[in-house]
Amino acid sequence: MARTYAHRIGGRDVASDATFESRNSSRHDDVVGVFPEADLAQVRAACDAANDAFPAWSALPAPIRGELIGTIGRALQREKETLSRLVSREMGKTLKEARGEVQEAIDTCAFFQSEGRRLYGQTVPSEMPNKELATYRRPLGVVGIVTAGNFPVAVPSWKIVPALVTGNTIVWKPSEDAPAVAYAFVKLIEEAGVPAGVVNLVFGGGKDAAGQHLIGMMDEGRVHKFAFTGSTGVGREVGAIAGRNLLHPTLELGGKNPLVILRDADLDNAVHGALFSAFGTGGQRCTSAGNILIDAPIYDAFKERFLAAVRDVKIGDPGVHEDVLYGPFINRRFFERWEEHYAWAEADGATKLYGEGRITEGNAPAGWVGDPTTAYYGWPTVWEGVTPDMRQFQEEIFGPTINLVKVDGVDEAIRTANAVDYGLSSAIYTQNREWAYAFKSRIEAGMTSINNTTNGAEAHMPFGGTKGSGNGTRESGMWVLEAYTWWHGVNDDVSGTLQLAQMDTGYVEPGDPVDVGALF
Ligand code: UN1
Repeated sequence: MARTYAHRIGGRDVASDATFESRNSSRHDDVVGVFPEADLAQVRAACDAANDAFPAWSALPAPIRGELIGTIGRALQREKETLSRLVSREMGKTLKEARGEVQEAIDTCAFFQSEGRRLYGQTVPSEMPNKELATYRRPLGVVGIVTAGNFPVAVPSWKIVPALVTGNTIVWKPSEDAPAVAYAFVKLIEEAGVPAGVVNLVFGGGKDAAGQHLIGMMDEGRVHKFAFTGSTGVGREVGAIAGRNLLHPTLELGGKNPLVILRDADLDNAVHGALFSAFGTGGQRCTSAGNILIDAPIYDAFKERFLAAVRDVKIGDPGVHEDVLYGPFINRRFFERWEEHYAWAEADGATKLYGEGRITEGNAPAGWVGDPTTAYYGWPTVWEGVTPDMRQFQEEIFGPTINLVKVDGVDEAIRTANAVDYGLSSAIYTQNREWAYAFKSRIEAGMTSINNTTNGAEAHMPFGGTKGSGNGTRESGMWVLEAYTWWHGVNDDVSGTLQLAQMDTGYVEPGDPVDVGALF
């Protein structure tokens, strides 16, 4: 019998009448846990708990908050293996990737532990005597967080950790695809000594459910900042509601990331990078590659080597076979959307080079291992003849599928790479410094790799996109501090008299005019 879990509101367990199950993504008969489905009143209660906890938490010295972040990091380190196995079981990524993901959360804690001892403001000279100016970072209040299931601990940590160190309190609605990982993470946060009510956890669905209720809390004035990772469509809604409340949300949205391979590239390295960018995590990363742009002179050579590598890809239950490249779809919705793309791609006129839809007993690629009846597994799928006017070129699919697009030279590669409405990550393979320079200068994307995959953002670099991939906010590193604080400018006047800025002037008298020519 699977255990039933509770929301964590104000440090207490809270149950709901309605529940849902979280199942192993690779084996649907394995129930990871039963989770409550928060109703509107419970989401509101979680926000009230977070508001109640705010004055004391924001008054706690920042270095002490940083110490708690360090303790959370050490707890994650201690539990890394168990947590990684839970990530892999619940959402289906390989253990190697799951370990990398937990490490990313640990790295985030390592970075922000010491940020509690910085959180620098500035001292600024005043234009008047006996007056000092200074700036302070102030917390925003209650942060509402809604996250996706593909990175169930790393991406939440990018939001929770900086929000906490800067003195905010939190209500988090994790993905219904990975509630167990969220529960474990919050229990470790509590273990570290973060006081009751500072981090509240409510479970449930998105649309017309807990997620939407939490977004609605901005209209009630109970949430003062929103951080969302998910689809561009939902991100626009979050942005609209935040906008009418004059709030600036953090929005990390979709991508259709270009990976360019120029004629001088090291082809072995490029094939390995393209394979992981396209099919790592089954294509279910927001940084997964969507289009591979290949320079005409090497198009055929690359295609041949890439297809050979794709034919060898090992796929199966990562809980049983640790060496698979990818496992199952995270959920049925992602699977169905991916399955549909076969119809659009063909209708658009794209040519399928490899891939036969859902993996079943009678329809499995050579590298398949295991039992396909236990979950949704998909063939690695490769298309060519894809052009920028096609839906197949433009839309994020979030599954194991990739387009090969022929381009001629670096300029056409950059133009084609920029022909999508998204701008999250990007990559180029070339040995030519000028081409690499041209790409990094002109690509419309928040993140660029040179001779590496479209993935692999490190925990202390700015993560985020341009165009349809977000609203310009950045997560991670020092940049994320802007998202969770407001700047307070303070003028401290000790002169004891009324001094008026811009009006009380004349501190020095000008000298007599000098005609330099007359001096010589
Ligand atoms: C995501 O898919 O939401 O760069 C985040 C990467 C990872 C993070 C991906 N470090 O692929």
